[in-house]
Amino acid sequence: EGLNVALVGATGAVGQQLLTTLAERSFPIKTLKVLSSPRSAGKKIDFNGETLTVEEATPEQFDGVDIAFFSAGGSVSKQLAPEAVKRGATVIDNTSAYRLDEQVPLVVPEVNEGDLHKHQGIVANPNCSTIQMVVALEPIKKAYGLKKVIVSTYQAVSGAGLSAVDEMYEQTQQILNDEAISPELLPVSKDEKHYQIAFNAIPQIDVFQDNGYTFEEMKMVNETKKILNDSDLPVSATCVRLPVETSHSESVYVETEKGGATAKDMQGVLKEGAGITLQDDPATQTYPLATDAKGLPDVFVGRVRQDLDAENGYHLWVVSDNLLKGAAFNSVQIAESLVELGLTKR
Ligand code: 11C
Repeated sequence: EGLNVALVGATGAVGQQLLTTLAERSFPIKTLKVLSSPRSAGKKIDFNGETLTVEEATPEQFDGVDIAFFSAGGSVSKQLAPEAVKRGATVIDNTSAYRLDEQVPLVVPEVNEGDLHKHQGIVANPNCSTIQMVVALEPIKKAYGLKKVIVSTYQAVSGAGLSAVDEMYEQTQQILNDEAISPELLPVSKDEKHYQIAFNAIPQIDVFQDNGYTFEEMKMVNETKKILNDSDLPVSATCVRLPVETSHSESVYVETEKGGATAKDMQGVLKEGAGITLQDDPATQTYPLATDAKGLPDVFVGRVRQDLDAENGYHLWVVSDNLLKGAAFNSVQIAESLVELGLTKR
């Protein structure tokens, strides 16, 4: 009974949430291998009361594996996902390595579960900031059609990994103690300059592209078009890192094809949307907060307003736990859909 599961990147921020989510949702596991780089091999990890030893990820580790979750960076996925597929595994990849590959479905089950039928061994899990936005856009698209999307993000530090979270706490403490700080990781560890994240807002997530947008911003643009199956949809993004530990927040401006819906109509549509919890009542100061969303799988939407000028324009505030719906939870939902649709084998 159950599936042989492997998890590559078990010791990372997303890997840890994947283990918790698999256990919480009682995913049907027969065997579980926890894999990582040689650096983390030998570490012990708890899963459902059992202690597992992390092993080095090598091609042979995927012999007999049914589903392999990858969350150890794009280069590891590039190198090892094809090896896993060759050995019969279906890969759910949480990196950007294959997201825009035409052979690879990019899936948020509430939005485009049907795309799973096209998979040829690899299914890609989108970027966290993209996932929560498309969950909010899908019911609006169904009811009124989409004409244009503009998003500004307020992203959590855990999106950059556990060591970035450590940097934020250490720096905050140093500043409070009047000590000197030495930023090393944020905004992007491999980029030339590093800036203070404590008490700051950094308008750079990932590296700059030739068009002046960052890679994170272009992920939001390109992945949204692919998931919504609308390559002509105008989407633009500004992505900003804030000293928040977990949960990304987004201000989303959307123009619809059909005009005339009131903010109340829009709230009604969002309330019924799959995966959405509406939190929207100015009279009681009710709106989504990153601190409240942490640890929960939903996408929280509030501050729904009609634009003051555009008759078909609406503003939303969209918040979700970037490690859960943005990564681990969405990956496990993909695995559940694959099982339900009988698509774990090709
Ligand atoms: C961040 N969104 O917050 C990024 C992390 O492509 O899966 C997720 C990177 C990705 O820094």
